[in-house]
Amino acid sequence: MTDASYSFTHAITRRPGKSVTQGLRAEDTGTPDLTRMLEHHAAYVTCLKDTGATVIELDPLEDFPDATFVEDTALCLPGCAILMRPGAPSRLGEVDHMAEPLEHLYGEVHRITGPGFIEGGDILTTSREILVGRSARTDAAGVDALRSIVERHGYTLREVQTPQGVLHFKTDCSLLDAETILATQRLDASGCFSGYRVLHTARGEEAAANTIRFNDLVLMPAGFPRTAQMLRDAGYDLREIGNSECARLDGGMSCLSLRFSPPS
Ligand code: CIR
Repeated sequence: MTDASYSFTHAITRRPGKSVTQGLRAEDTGTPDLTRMLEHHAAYVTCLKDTGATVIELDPLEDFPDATFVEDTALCLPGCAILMRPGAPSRLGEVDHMAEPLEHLYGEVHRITGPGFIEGGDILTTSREILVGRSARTDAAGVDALRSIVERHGYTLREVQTPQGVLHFKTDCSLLDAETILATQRLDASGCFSGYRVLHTARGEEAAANTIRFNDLVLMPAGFPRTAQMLRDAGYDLREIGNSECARLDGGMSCLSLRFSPPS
């Protein structure tokens, strides 16, 4: 069965450049190794392509160290695309570079113009609603600005809370199918997934929560064997991708792509 919340014809990615070593991070766990990151990135893109999707691979933007985390710059829905307004000042300028590729595919695109801030990592789109977590990067005005756009396109937006100290809402959760969410216990405990089937990451494997369902595949970061086995047992077709270098910059599977089906 296909569902627009995880069935996509297209993805956009951006290869990391040399400046990625200067990317934002909450904690210093060592400089990311660019060569290894590029290997991981290539494996990620290959998986997306393996599902039959068209992957638009953008060149690095050396002036923007975090630009490989394209998810934060836009929200792409079946009927419209909306450019975000990142709450991290060093990332604001990335958005202009996403305008052209999206305009090419969608025609017109919307844009969050401020005063609020909102990043794509705080947005989880399910088959019934758009969940947006308030966070250090996404504020009330940003959520309201997005709501006024998506409601005009017939979507329901529900504001929720990203846990304290967690970068983005989707750092702690992912959509697995129309009914099912993978989440950390700490996020599920907030009650924000009431009405969904929720699978929990194994204790100590919270960093596995940022996966993506992309067509028939679930892409998850390598190194979380108990969560991986649980997902296999639940029937998902899993691909484990190295994420050691992006993890040093608080990045994971969802951040590395925009996933969508543009109007045909
Ligand atoms: C940042 O702090 O903005 C980047 N170093 C990581 C962004 C991760 N993006 C995401 O989870 N959607």
